[in-house]
Amino acid sequence: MSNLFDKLTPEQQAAVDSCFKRIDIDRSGQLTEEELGNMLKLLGEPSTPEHTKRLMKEIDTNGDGRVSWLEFRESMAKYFLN
Ligand SMILES: [Ca+2]
Repeated sequence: MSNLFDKLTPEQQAAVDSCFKRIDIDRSGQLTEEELGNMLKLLGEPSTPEHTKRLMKEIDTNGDGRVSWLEFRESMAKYFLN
């Protein structure tokens, strides 16, 4: 597994983790599609079901329908490093 997250600065890592905690309302350690939709709303992005589904597909690399902490970290790191 690639470890892009380690390439971020400590500040960026802290931002990613606090973002995850804020979105994971039920503290399950996994983000559902609904929670991803809430995140889009927080970011001021369109949060239609289609948009949310597409984002889920992009982040959910093991395809179990949830975004784990690791999956979230990797996708956010990709975003920061681009
Ligand atoms: Ca997953």
